[in-house]
This record gives sequence, structure tokens and C-alpha cells, in this order.
Amino acid sequence: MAAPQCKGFTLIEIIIATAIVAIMMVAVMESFNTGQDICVLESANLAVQSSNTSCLAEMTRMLRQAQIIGISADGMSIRFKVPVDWDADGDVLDDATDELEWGANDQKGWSMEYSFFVAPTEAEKVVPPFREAEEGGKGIDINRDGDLADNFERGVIVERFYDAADVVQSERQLTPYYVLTPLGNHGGDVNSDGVADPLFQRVDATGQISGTGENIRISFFAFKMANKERFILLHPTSIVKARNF
Ligand SMILES: [Ca+2]
Ligand SMILES: [Ca+2]
Ligand SMILES: [Ca+2]
Repeated sequence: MAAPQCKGFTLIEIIIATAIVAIMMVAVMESFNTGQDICVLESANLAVQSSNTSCLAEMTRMLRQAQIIGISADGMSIRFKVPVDWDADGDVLDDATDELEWGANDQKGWSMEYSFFVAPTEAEKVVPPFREAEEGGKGIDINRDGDLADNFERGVIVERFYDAADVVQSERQLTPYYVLTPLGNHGGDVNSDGVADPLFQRVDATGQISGTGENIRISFFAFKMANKERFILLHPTSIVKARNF
């Protein structure tokens, strides 16, 4: 009777088994990384969306009651006043005439502005150091129009208060992410659909651009890098009936 053969692993079998385990490990790690990427992207997306909502709601709320002073030629800023209870008597009306009293920041005669402000340069070190976004340099199609040929200026929307003598008294950043506008062509076409994309634009009741329209279209492209390759680009828009042009 032959002795039972003690069957071990051959070298080939061990190499194959090791290779299979290694391939499985790589697959697991990759799915973990992808999961992490999606998670990072999703949380950045939510953050930008929620900031968008509050920033757009804030501008909409103020402009709805505003007396518009003017929109800049490139559509990247708007100046206005709102009714103010400057004497804290519980109303925004002149005691003698019953007319609305206009101002800003609770001060009669003041005005306020929402404006695109180019993010400071690296030397200024106030916000993360990049003011220009070049698709070619980054290798990403930021405006998702199928090419790497577009360059943008990155900025933020700021709120400024001017006193009655037209001197800026305070300034605050409204958007915690970047707002894009074409480099060298502020207010131009961001998403390459042939239509300019200023922050503020007068439109008529049907939403068509009109120099005498009584509505204001507020619109911007919010941009945020989630990590080195992934980014968020949102385009919140709102139309406000401005009663006091
Ligand atoms: Ca008052
Ligand atoms: Ca592009
Ligand atoms: Ca456009």
C-alpha cells in the first residue's frame, strides 16, 4: 500500500495566490478611495449649495425692497438703498411726509452695494492664493463645455456700506466660495452658451434682458474645488421684482 502523498503548495501556486490577493487589495483600496472622493465631493456640494441658498436669499430679500441707484456697466455690481428706521421710532416713514426714508445699515442717506471682488493675490494672503483659474493649467474643463480653452477670474461677492458722503464704512464677504467670471471680460459668458453672465441684469416681466425692465436677475457661477481633480460648479439664479427703480 502506497503511503499517502503529502501535497504542499508549489511555488507557482503561491505566486498566483499572492497575485490574486494583491489584485483584490488594490480593488478594495480603489473602491475605498472612490467612496472617499464621492464623499468629499458630496459634502463640498452640500456646503456650496447651502451657502448659495443663503447668499442668494439674502440678496433677493434686500433687493426686493430696494430703491436701485444703478447697476454697473459690466453687471458685476449693484448699488441701492433700502427703507431704514434711522430714528428707531418703529417705522420707516418720515413723520412729516409719510414718505419712505431711504438709507442702509440703519443710517439715513447711506447706500449699499453687492459687488464682484477679485480674490486677493497670493501676496495679500487673505484668502487661499489663487485669483485666476486656467482650464489648461489645471487640466480640467471648469465650465464643462468640452474644451480646456477657458480662463476665469475667481472672486467673491462682497457687501459694502457707503455713508452719505459716499465713503465705504464697512465691507463683508458674502460668498465663502469663489464666483467665476471670464478673465479680462467681467460679466461675460461663463458657460459658453453665447449669453453673457453678469451678476445683476435688468429683465422684463418675461425674463428677457431689458434696459427698462422692472425686474432684476441675480445669477452667478459658484465654484469650489473639492480636491485636486473634482470640483463643484453651481449656477444659482433668482429674479426679483424691484419696485423702486
Ligand atoms: Ca423711523
Ligand atoms: Ca471649457
Ligand atoms: Ca452664459
